[in-house]
Amino acid sequence: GTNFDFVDAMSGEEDFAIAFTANVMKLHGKSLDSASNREKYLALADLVRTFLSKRLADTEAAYRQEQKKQVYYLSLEFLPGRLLAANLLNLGLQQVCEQGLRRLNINLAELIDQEEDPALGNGGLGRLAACYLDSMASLGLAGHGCGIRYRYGLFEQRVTDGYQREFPDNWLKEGRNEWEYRRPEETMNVRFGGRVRTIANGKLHFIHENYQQISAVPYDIPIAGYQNEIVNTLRLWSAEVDVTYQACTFDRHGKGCINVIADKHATESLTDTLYPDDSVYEGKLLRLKQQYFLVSASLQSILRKHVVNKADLRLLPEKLSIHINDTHPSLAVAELMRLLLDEYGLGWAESWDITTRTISYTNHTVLPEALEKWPIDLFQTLLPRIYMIVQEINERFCRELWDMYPGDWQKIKAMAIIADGTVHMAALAIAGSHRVNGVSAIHTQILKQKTMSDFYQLTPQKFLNITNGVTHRRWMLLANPDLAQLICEAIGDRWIANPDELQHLLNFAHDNSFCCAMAKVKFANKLRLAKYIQAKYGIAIDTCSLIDSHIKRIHAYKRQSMNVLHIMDLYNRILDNPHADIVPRTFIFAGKAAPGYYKAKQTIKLIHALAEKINHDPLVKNRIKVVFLQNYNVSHAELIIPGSDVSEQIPTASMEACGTGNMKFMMNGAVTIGTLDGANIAIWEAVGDDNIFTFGLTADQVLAYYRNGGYNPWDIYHQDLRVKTVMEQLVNGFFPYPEEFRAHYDAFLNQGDHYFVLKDFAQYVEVQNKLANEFINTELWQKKCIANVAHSGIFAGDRAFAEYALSVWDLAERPPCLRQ
Ligand code: 26V
Repeated sequence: GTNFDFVDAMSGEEDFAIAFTANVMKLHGKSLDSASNREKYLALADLVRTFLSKRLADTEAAYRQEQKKQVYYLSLEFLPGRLLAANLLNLGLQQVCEQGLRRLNINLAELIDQEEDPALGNGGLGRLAACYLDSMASLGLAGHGCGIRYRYGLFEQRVTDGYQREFPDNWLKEGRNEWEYRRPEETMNVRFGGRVRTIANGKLHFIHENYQQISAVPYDIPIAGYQNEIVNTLRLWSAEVDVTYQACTFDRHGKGCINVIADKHATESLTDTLYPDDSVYEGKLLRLKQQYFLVSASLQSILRKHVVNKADLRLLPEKLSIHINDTHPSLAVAELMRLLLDEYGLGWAESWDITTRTISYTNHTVLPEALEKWPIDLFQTLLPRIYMIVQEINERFCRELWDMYPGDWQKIKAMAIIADGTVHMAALAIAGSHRVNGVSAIHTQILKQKTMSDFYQLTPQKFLNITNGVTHRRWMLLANPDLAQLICEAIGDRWIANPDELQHLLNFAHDNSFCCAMAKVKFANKLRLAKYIQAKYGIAIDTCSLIDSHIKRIHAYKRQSMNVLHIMDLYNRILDNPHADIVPRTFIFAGKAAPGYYKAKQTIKLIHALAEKINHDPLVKNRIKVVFLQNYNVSHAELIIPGSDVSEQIPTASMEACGTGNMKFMMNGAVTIGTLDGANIAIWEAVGDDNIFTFGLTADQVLAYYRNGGYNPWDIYHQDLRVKTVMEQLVNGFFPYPEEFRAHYDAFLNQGDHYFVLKDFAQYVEVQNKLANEFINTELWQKKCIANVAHSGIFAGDRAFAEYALSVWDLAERPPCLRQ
């Protein structure tokens, strides 16, 4: 029969084994025995895709029929993680597949390991987008991602001699991805450069001439909801040039088809790489091109679909929402205006009303160095018509401000979309949206009171908080199946649909056998992690030791260096007293540094230098180990998080907008050591003082120091001998090459310690000691783990997404967790 009969009829593992074997043959022209693991993986993915295909088509048809409101989540980054295991879980095929393969003597886990982990994002912002796609599909909301199909993902990190080196992440080396559907029929054309001619005949007409047109070809990746038959899409756009009809001139200058092909490659390079810097904004032309490419292709295809369905453009805000993930896709405001004005002939007032009621914006950072501002000349040259529209938006906006604050030039200049020769993307995003949200209570507070206070005063009704959430399906069910099963045995499986039910675990905090079972699960996960580290790095770690993980992008504000200083101090205690009573600990670090970020790269070197000293010092007697795991990605997180006891979340207060790794650790029963910032505060409120280790300056204190010109780190250097010692060790030959860590030394002491590392050091050490002492009280510690899991329900992406559905997108049907 056809594949689709098969999808409906397939019942048992035997059918699965037969279908799989046949698919290996069909796809590769090989029998099962001669197929490699990679080929088996591809055949399995292809088989699973058949199931997705049918549901994808059915979901599309159902949405069209119900005329359901659609949400389009525009993001320059998506970090979905590997999809095979997630698809098996969500399609309900996990068991049948695992057992079917076992009949053939194939280990599913080995095939899962063959999948590339698509690195189409930098970190938190891209991973959040992927968690939300999962939640949208699982809640049955018609929500789709719109992004870029980068030919190469975020660089692959390899460390040699302690130094990070970057390599291209050639994730599409086979030319295609096994999950995607290429849809050339839905190609859109995006225009760059040229000039705009204005014609006035009654009405103004804007003729865009001499532009370069680039084709955007969509590739849809199916996103399956959790066992609900829904399959939404992540649509990724690729720049492609079809040379089929381009004549190759062979004149005196021409080189025949060589030039045509060379131009093709130059043009297609638009979507070659993801910008790897999430710390310092750089006004690079190619980046602006990528942003407009994504925005224009997405909006054209969204509007076309809306119009083809014979819907009125004035109903756009009722029929769909467009959400912009940080300012990166904020050109959507101007592009939607352009399409409504120029392509669909609407007037300005009407277009502006439709645009602002359709678009909403999430801010993900308050770090001033990450704010996007484009130089006018670059912007205007690349996007002449869009620039005219931004100018008009700006003029009208400033006039409105003048009416509100007559004469207050300073305020108007601070809020203007175009000022000081640059286009301010945050101002454009706020002006063009009906909702603006921060990602944790404290972050939203800072937006309202500081970063965006003028905008908040002008339109307070636009601003709201939605604390981030993560998908408990990936981070618990997939990453930690043993824990998930144990929880189901204790409280049933309703927590999967409604994570708030995890609270019932509190009833088991005093149940001895449950606590033991939890500890056993943790131990098994630590063993799995230890095996990986042994195999990959030849480092033996003690699975009974406290596993303390600090895994995230390397950034000064995230303060990996403070963790390092604490380990140095711990080591100094052993040097001072070889018999010091130290709780055995394994410190795990992982994370990439932006290629141009010297201090972050030196932090990686510092971690390695420290590991080199400690891991080989017989005096340490294996009580401390330091491990740096290379090329951190979603798959590594899935391995490290379930195997960790302690979660390091120690940013300078006020700087980490939210954090999402903190939530994943909590779901897996790791205890947080953290500053009062971002979602750490919400975690603290949820679990209470006994189940988290907090320390350090508060955001208010940090901001007050900044207002008063900072503090003098030398005071601490002179007061605290431990600080003095570790500071000197950075530059006195304690590590080979005494000048290697001069930049760190200077930043800490001679440049005012902008991130308050020395200021928070004493409290950090104190809380670390307290934590270690509580860790060895196994019973007490288990209760903390259970409390963390039990209170993690509010950090499920489903909760966050339901809040967006209710307060931002105004979706008619309420997701189950918000009903009544
Ligand atoms: C910044 C930039 C600056 C310009 C160049 C390209 C680029 C790309 C990425 C970024 C990072 C955006 C900010 C970001 O990732 N924020 C993180 O968002 C998480 C999800 O809301 C949140 O949990 C983290 O605290 C926050 O740092």
